[in-house]
Order: sequence, then C-alpha cells, then structure tokens
Amino acid sequence: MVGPIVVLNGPNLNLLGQRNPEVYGRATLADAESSARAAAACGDRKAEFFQTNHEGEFIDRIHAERGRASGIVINAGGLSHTSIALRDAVEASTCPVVEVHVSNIHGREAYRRHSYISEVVDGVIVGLGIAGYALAVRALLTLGDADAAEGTQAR
Ligand code: CA2
Repeated sequence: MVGPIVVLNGPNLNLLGQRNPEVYGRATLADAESSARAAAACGDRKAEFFQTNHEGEFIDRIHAERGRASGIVINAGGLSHTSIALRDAVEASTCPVVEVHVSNIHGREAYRRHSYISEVVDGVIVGLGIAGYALAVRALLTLGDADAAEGTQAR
C-alpha cells in the first residue's frame, strides 16, 4: 500500500491568516490543509498534517516518516534559515520532499533568502501563497508517477 503524503509545518505557521496579511495573505493553515488534502485525493493518496513550534518534535516526526510516507511537503518556517539539525533529518528522508514557503523569501530580508532545507529537497515552491501546498502535493504525485514509469525511486 502506498503511504500518505505528509505535510509538515514549523514554527508560527499556526498563526497564518491571523496577522501580517500583506506578507502571508488571509488564508489560514486549515485552508492550506484542505487544498492539500483535495490535491492528494486526486492522486488517490491520503494526506496527513503536522504543525509544531518545537524543533526537536519536528525532527522526531521527520524520522517517524522514514519508510512510511510516500512524499513530504515541508514548510519549516523560520527554522529553514537556521537549523542544520532539521536539514540533516530531511536529508535522511526515504521519500521525495518538496519545500514550500508561502511568501517569496527571496524578495524579503537577507536572512530569509537562504534555506538549509533547500539543499536536500527535490523541489522548492516559494511565493505562491497557500496555493504552494497543493502545488507541492501535485509535484509529489508527478514525481511518484515518473518513478513508477522508470521502475525507480529517487530516494
Ligand atoms: O513564507 C513562509 O512560508 C515562511 O516559511 C513563513 C515563516 C517565516 O519565518 C519564513 O521566513 C518564511 C513564518 C511563519 C508565519 O509567521 C507568522 C507570524 C505572525 C503572523 C502570521 C504568521
């Protein structure tokens, strides 16, 4: 049986839609989850969601998905710019991973323009608001189809 697509969100993303609408829009994390769930259902996949404000919990969940998830969507929030430990956990993932940022981190403060996570994922979607989550799920489905056609799995 094919494992779920797991959507992981880091610190402060629980606040989406509650402040800073000029940067992050007015949609909430629940809205992002609904659209990701619908995108996964189009590919006959279940989606699961996890948000934490704690780095260690985030790493534990990534470890727990080894050999389980069929794809991971990750928005590590501010930890993207600081956490080598999180980067190392993502690198050890056994499935394709797509990184999402709601805002265009490349058009913001210099300290947001580098993500340690980007080095170890299969693709990155930035600046498209919460639509990025459903697009990331679609990308994972496409990657899975390509692997199946080639009889390979990237990771
Ligand atoms: O653009 C993104 O998705 C980010 O990952 C969001 C993070 C930020 O630290 C990254 O640089 C880019 C922040 C999450 C949202 O934080 C909020 C804080 C207050 C009100 C609403 C959201």
